[in-house]
Order: sequence, then structure tokens, then C-alpha cells
Amino acid sequence: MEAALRSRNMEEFRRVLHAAKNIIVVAGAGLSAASGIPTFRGAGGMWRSLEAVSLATPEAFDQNPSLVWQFYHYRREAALRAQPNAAHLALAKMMVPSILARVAPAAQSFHLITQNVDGLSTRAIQAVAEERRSALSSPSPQDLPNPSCLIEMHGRLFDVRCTQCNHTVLDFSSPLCSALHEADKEHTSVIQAGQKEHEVKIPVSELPKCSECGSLARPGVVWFGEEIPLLEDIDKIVAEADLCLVVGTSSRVSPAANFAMEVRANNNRTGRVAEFNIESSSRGPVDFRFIGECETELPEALGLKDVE
Ligand code: BV8
Ligand code: ZN
Repeated sequence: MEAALRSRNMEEFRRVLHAAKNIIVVAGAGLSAASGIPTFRGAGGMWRSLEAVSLATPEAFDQNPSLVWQFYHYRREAALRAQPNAAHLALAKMMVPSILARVAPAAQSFHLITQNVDGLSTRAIQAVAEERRSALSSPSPQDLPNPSCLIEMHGRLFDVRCTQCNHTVLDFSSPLCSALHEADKEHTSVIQAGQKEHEVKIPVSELPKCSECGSLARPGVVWFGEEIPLLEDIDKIVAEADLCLVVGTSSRVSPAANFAMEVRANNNRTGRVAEFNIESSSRGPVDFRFIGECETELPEALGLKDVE
């Protein structure tokens, strides 16, 4: 029974994918779980016995920029060590017009709207572009992933933005400043010595600075309570969509958590939603549910193996 249900689910999903015109993917931390990036829920949601979401706020940064910068230093280092996984690569391939035309022949647009700030989707796009450039003698734009299909709605971990003049630079240096490395080393040695954990205080003067005006800089991510800069563009794309794939998200953070329901209400409720998660966790009803690791389920459901 189980197998029959699964294949019918897969067949029906493929039929809807084949006829879809405007496809969006809404992704969360589960997309990067297989790359070793901790999710926000469960054990991954804690850093040094602190709630990750409690550190991702402007208030936390105002009160204790040293601690918040150490939190983001930890996340930067984890993201630098990570590699895009099969789910990231599958979604990057959907950004290649010639591949999208074979997977979804009626599609006029494909967008990946990710809540992740780890940059792994961007690296997947670069990896797919490189692979196709080496595979194809003279690849045309049709043969390469279009980076504008990716929307990092909660910002980027490696963006460093000035708290005064807003000057922003994409900076992958590790560490971003020596004080963060020293604090990390000190914290690790305290733990290894089995001593009681204590917070290492970094003077504001030694924290990352704006290269333009020298003021304190902050991570270029969207914190809770902050506006989503690209929301207007995103709302237009969501309003046009007739198929939404919800990948590896607990759908607890808005506005991202509302997009699937908005798509399902599109065109007199003819929009379709498919969920990819290790457990069912969508906020609203879905038409298809693929329970399992997205790095396995997504490439298979998209039938990418057969089209390359
Ligand atoms: C805003 C960047 C308005 C920083 C992030 C009360 C009620 C309702 C809403 C609110 C409320 N109070 C406040 C709000 C709004 C708030 C919100 O939604 N809060 C929640 C907590 C209730 N939203 C905001 O503040 C947003 N801004 O509303 O602005 C405004 C308007 C005008 C003027 C001013 C303001 C901004 C939200 C953005 C916050 N920044 N990230 C950083 O990363 O440090 S949010 C961050 O947390 C992530 O980006 C992500 O969005 C969220 C975590 O959720 P997930 O990614 O889903 O991760 P999670 O761990 O929860 O789940 C992982 C899932 O993967 C699980 O389901 C698991 O089963 C699955 N999984 C695991 N492994 C796999 C897998 N699935 C498949 N395969 C696997 N292998
Ligand atoms: Zn500045």
C-alpha cells in the first residue's frame, strides 16, 4: 500500500510540475542540515545554552554586540566549512533554463526564496555553472544557472553592514577580526579544561568595523522585528506562483511561513503546494507531502536524474 501511495503521489506531483507556469521554492534550515549546518529547532537551536532566535535581534546586538558577534562568528565558520548538498544542487539546476524546460516544460519562471543566510545556495549555483562550463564547449545563457532566481530573503551571513552609514561589504575572511578568533580560542580552552563556561567580553573597539566610516559593523542579516528589504519583489513573485515547494522549514517565522498558503489561494485556489520535510510541519494544507530527507527526496521528485 505504502509504495503504491508513494508512486501515485510522485506521479501526480510530476503531472502538476509538468504543467506549472510559475514555480517558487520556500526553503529553510532543513535544506542545509545535510551540509552540517545546525537547524534552529531542536539541539541546533541552541548556542552556548542560548536560544539562537534570542540572539538574532537588534535588541540583543544593542545590549551585547560582543556576544552576538561571537554567535555569528561561529555560524560563519560553520558555513565556511560546509559544502552545498544534493538538495542545493538540484535547486540550482532548476535555475538553468534548458533544464527547467525539460523538468517543467510550461514554466515561465522559477524562484528559490530561501530563509537561509549560509550562502550555500549561491555556492551551489557557482558549482553548477562551473560544471556546465567544463561539460559544454560554448555554453549559452540557456545552459547556465540564472543567479537572479535566488532570493536570500533574510540576508547573508557574509555581508558586513555598517550600523551608521549602511555601507555593506561581502567579506568571507576567517576570522573577520582577530578578537573573534581569540575569544573563540579562549572559550574552547575553558571548555576543554572542564572549567565553568564564562562569556568572553570583546571591547566594542575590537569588533568588526565599517571600512568607510570606522563605525561598528553588524552581520548583514534580517533580525527578528526587522523589515524584509526585498518583501515587495517577493510578494509579486508569490502572487504569480501556481506551484510552491516548501523545503526543510518549520514554517514558524513570518512572512515566509505564509507564502505557501498564499500560493494555494492563487487563481481561484488552483495553486498547488508540495512539502519536503523529515516530518510534516506545514502551517496550512498541502497537496503533496514527501516525508524524508530533502537531499534525497527533492532530486528524485524533480526527476533531475533523467533530464541531464
Ligand atoms: C517582520 C536571519 C515586520 C538571522 C531569521 C508573533 C506572532 C507571529 C509573528 C510574529 C510574532 N512576533 C513577531 C513576529 C514576526 C516575526 C516572526 O515570525 N517571529 C516568530 C518567531 C513567531 N518575523 C519577523 O520579525 C520578520 N520581520 O515581521 O518584520 C516589520 C514590518 C515593518 C517594520 C518592522 C518590522 C523577520 C524574520 C526574520 C528573522 N531572521 N534569520 C539569522 O539567521 O541569524 S529567521 C531564522 O529562523 C531563519 O532564517 C528561519 O526563517 C527561521 C528558522 O526556521 P527554519 O529555517 O524553518 O528552521 P527550523 O530549525 O525551525 O526548522 C527546520 C525544519 O527542517 C524542520 O521542520 C525540520 O523537520 C526540517 N528538516 C531538518 N532536516 C531536514 C529537514 N527537512 C528536510 N530534509 C532534512 N534533511
Ligand atoms: Zn560606515
